[in-house]
This record gives sequence, C-alpha cells and structure tokens, in this order.
Amino acid sequence: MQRRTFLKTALKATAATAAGAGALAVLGRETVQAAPGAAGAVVPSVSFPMDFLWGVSTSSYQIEGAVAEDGRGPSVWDTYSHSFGRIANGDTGDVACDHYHRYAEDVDLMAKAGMKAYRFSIAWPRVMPQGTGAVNAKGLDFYDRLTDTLLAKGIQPWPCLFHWDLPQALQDKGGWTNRDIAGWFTDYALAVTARLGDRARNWAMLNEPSVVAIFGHGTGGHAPGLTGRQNCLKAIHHQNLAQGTALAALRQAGGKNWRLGTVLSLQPSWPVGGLDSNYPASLMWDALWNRSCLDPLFKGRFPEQLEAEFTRIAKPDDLARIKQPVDFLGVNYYSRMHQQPDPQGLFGTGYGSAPEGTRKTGMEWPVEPDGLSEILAELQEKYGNPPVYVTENGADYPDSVGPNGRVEDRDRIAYLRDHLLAAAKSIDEGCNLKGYMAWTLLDNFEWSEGYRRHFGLVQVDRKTLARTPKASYDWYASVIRNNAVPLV
Ligand code: GCO
Repeated sequence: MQRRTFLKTALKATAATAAGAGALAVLGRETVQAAPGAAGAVVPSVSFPMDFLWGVSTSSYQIEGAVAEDGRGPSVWDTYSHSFGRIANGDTGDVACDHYHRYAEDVDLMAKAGMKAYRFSIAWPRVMPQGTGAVNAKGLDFYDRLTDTLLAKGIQPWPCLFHWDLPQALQDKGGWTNRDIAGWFTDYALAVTARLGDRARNWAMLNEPSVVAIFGHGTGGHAPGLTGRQNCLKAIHHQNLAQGTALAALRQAGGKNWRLGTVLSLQPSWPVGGLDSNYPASLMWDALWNRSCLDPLFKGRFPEQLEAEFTRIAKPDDLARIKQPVDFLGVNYYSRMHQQPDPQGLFGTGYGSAPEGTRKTGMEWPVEPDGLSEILAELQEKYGNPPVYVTENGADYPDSVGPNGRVEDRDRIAYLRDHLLAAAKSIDEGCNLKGYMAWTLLDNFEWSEGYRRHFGLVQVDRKTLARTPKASYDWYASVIRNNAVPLV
C-alpha cells in the first residue's frame, strides 16, 4: 500500500472547484493591499507580518544521493528501495538529486528566490554509520559546509535530526520497535548539535513520527516494511520517547540560543460524507495520525481511543519524559483525510472520498486549503497556541512543459496560493503562525512513488540532473519579495 494513495475508483469527484475559492474568504481582510506584480502592474494581495519567515524544506534521502560516499552507512531506505517491487519503477535514492555534491548550486537557487530559511535533514547514517558509537567526521563535514554556505547567503539553517533514513544497523536491533532507541537517538542528537549548534539555532527532532509508524511499521508501504498494529504503536511511542529524551538532553547541553522543536504531519480527519456512521472511524484515524503525537507531547497523555494499548507498551514515567516544552512546532499539511470503517484496515478505518467537486493533485490528494486553517485553529484552541511554522506544504502535478521549454505549473501556483491565503486568514484569527517552508525545492525521490512524482519548485532532469526553475519558483520568489500573496 502506498502512502495516502486514494483509490481512483472510489473517487467520484471530477469537477474542479473554482480556483482561488479560498481567496474569496479573505477578501474582507484589512491587510488586503496592492503589491507590484511580476510586470510591475499592481495586483490585489494579502500581506504577511513583517517578521514572517519564508523558506523551503527538503530531506536527506530524497535529495542527497552519494549513499556510499565518505563513510556513510546504509539506511533502511537503501535496503527497502533495493528490495524488488517496493518502489515505483524500481527507483532508489542512490543518486537522487546529487545534492551532496551540488548543494552550493541548490543554496544559490534558494538565495536567488530570497528564501530566509532552509529546513533540511541530517542523515543519521552519514554521521553514525552504525547508528551508535563512532562519529564519522566526514559525514558531519558535509552538514558543516552546507550550514556555512547557507549562512553566507543569509539563509537560516533549520536542521531536522531524523527524516526517515534510520541506520540499517539500528534496524537490525529492532529500530523504532526497540525502546533503547531513545538513548541511541539522544546520543546522535548530542553529537550533531555539538558540531553545528554554534551556527544552527533551530533544531527539529523528528519528521512526521506517525507517518513513519503507520506506513513503515503498520502497513509496510514504507521502510523498513514492518507490519501490524503492535509494531506501529511501538514505533510511535518510541519516537515520542526518543524525542522527549533528546529534547531534555539538548536543553541541558544547552546552546543558549537554541530553539528546539519537532515536526508533525497534521491532517484533519473527517467522516466520509459527514455521516454519523463514519464518525468513529474518523476519530480513530485522528487519534492515530494526529493525536498520538500531539497529546503526549503537549498534554502528557495518550489519545483516548488508543490509551489502553499505549499504556501496555509504555513504562510508568514515559509520559513525563515525552511531555517537554517546545520552542516551535513544525506542521506538515497536505490535505484532509476522509475516513470510513474498513474491517481490513489496521485500526478498522480506511480512506474514502473527499466531497464531490474537490480538486485533486496528481497523486489524487484532495486540495483542501481550509484544512490548514482547521489544524492551526486546533493548535490555537486545544494545544496552547505554540509558535508554529508550516514546514511542509506543496503538491505533485504532472508538470507540463510550456513552449519556451519551461514548466508552467499554474496548478502548483494555485495550490500554494490558496494554502497561503488560508494561512493568512488563520494569522488574522490569532493563530501563532510564524513562517512557511514550501515542500519542496527540487523534484526528488518521493518514497514509494520514486521519481514519477514532482513536488519541486525546480525541475531536475533525471539524466543530466540539471536544475530548471519552474513558474512556481518565480511566483514564490515574488511572494517573498513582496511579503504578500497575490489574489490572482
Ligand atoms: C512527508 C515527507 C516528505 C514527502 C512529502 C510529499 O510528508 O511524507 O515529509 O518527505 O515527500 O510529504 O509526500
């Protein structure tokens, strides 16, 4: 099973909703103003707070390549992508975007677009090829060079310590199903921050722990390909525990200026068709996907639906270790999830269709900008309104090439625009949203979908690896320049 892939046959919706429907909702904003458009013409726009942080996100395995270079050890994604039939077209991350060698060119692309922040991930197996013990200096050297290159261009580095590429050596000891990983992860986090923490201030612990657990340990559609409810819940709990343990250790090690946080995938879970009969399935999915990470971190408790099972896995003081203050929360948002009962689903719940008429991306994910506002409102109302950065938001579309040979991705621009307008509305409503990092800079290795999906603002030629900015790149650069999103 592939991640969040919605069965085409289950989808009745075909009609596109009016592009910019989200825009209408914010037309009443006082901050609507005119900003210069590309050709100097004045277009109505929605402006953002002066200190709003604009950036972009990537992840190590998806872009770096150089998997056997400078002492990097194998990760679970190397093993998984090299197993027959796991990835579309048999693709692997062996070369990916060759960012390991071309990082300076990529940082240049960010700088030319005026980006102020770059969230990237550190590959644990580059830094500790065996997962624990000896540090591979050459691996850390790469992130050192990257950090310096970013700072020289005025871009804040936002490293994330784990974006799915677990050292295979740790998987061989049970990986996230082994509670010892809390200590392994903390040692690794201390080693990385000791080297880069004099220059990098903002540190994210994990990326999307519930996704790692559900797809990597529940359904098996992602590395390491484990299955079953018990593996899934253990993987969530041990990621939460590792995150809490590392947060506490880093606070103590304490670079004074550090801001410590984590990144969650948060997608509102709705009952298909709004039906009462689908409601419990949507609540279960919400508990698993969203609240199994949110509630322990912010409230020191497990979500009710899964409390009994988590309590059997946990030790008595685990929740106290997991509930740690965070200086920011990264939110990755793509769409709502529409759930209905599914007796074969791991947790009795399965994907259904979005309401008829909902636009879809190339991957058939519904385009639902309002869902972002829902998540931000939920964080405001129920989780103490922490400082939030959207750390991922973007869309796959089959990029069509225009007459001048460049990708004219109007659909991606519309997606980004509508989500940014939803974000602006949430800021008006008091949400503590501080920044936005688009997913993603480059067309890259999209996990089980390989290279056939394109989320990038920049196209990467798979043969030459040449980078070509798309129309969305120029559009995003003008948004950053004007600190405002045009309504059209
Ligand atoms: C995730 C990851 C990214 C994906 C992106 C598009 O959310 O799954 O953080 O690595 O590539 O979300 O699927």
